[in-house]
Amino acid sequence: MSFKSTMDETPSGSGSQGIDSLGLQVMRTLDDLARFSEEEGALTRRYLTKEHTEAADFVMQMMRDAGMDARMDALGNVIGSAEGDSSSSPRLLIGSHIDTVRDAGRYDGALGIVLPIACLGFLHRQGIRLPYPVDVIAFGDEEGVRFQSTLIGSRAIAGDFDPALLDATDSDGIRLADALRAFGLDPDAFEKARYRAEDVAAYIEVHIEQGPVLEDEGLPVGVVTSIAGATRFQVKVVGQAGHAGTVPMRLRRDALVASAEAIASVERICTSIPSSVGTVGILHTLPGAVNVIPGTVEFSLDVRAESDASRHAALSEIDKAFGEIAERRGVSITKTMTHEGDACQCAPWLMHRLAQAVQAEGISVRELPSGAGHDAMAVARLTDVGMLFVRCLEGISHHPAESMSEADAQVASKVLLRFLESFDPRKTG
Ligand code: HGY
Ligand code: MN
Ligand code: MN
Repeated sequence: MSFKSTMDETPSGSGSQGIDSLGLQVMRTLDDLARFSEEEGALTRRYLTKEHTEAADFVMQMMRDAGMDARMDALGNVIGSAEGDSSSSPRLLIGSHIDTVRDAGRYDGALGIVLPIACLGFLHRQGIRLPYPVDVIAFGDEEGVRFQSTLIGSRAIAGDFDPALLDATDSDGIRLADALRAFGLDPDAFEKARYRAEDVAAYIEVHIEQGPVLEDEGLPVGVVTSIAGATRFQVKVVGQAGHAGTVPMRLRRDALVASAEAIASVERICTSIPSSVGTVGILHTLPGAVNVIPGTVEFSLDVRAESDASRHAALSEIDKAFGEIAERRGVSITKTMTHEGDACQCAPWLMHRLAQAVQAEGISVRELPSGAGHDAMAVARLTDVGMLFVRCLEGISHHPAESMSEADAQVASKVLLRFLESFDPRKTG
């Protein structure tokens, strides 16, 4: 399969469209994309909001400027298609998520959308058509901030969307189905979002590391080996509300103190089981008055581990601890699972191709696992997946201080171009 090498023959154009300015172009575009936020002075962009529409329109225009066709699927994913020389060939998918956590950084997700579009735009301007088709996908909901479930968009394209989710409600009581309709989409058409496995060659995701390893070892990029599995719950603790002044301590069934002991047990258990982590990110206490003993508490629980065995061990210990606390304190503690995703292994053949591209850029290859979840976990139900990590400042993420450098964006762009150059959709596995 002949493919003119873009990397060595293209004059290193210093112009705004040349290969040497891809990193700058990516960083500037990420700054532009970060403007679409629900909050003044912070970046929050949830699924199926006005800001999601604005960001989707911006990304679709970028795709069209890069010579791609752009469309939105039934679940709100934006899909850009660069048809190759041979449309009969299976498609390479590249993507990440357009939604963010609250008060987020501007690189988590967005980098994996903007960078591949910039690379395909560069090839388009060089008049180079890849010998295979590529779809770039901006998934609508990976973080799960609005509807408490995660990977909605990527599960849909993998044919793994659970229609029961259409009844999930956000904090305003709006059902997912109604939010999709308000977005101009038809929730009953969710099946149309799926790709057929035979039409897809592989999936690649470029993402900031969200951890400190690459920075600690002075490396701009790394190849991901696996993605940690995760289980999320909504936990409800019900005790007895009462007057803060009249109920003696020995007669209380305080839901907040019971919750505090339960949350401390999560920290103890996940500290004791290697590679497992446990996080309570959201907590609501009712009735929420200074002089009333809390009768009900609800909190989120996110438990992860590199291996499914470790995660299941942590979950079983947490169940035992919650049961003992509930018994001793005379409260009820109920857990409702809102998400579960098993650990995901990246395909060795894709890791090898990514490693070759990294080496071709003169960079030593560092393989590393991902503690963070990614759309790749869901797409792995459809096709083989590979991920390229990009160094981020002090490993900070899910925070406005999240940062990466233009130089690393440049390296990652050239690594992806080399990967595209060497990729052969008929030689998978
Ligand atoms: O939670 C995660 O790991 C991802 O950032 N959604
Ligand atoms: Mn994230
Ligand atoms: Mn992410």
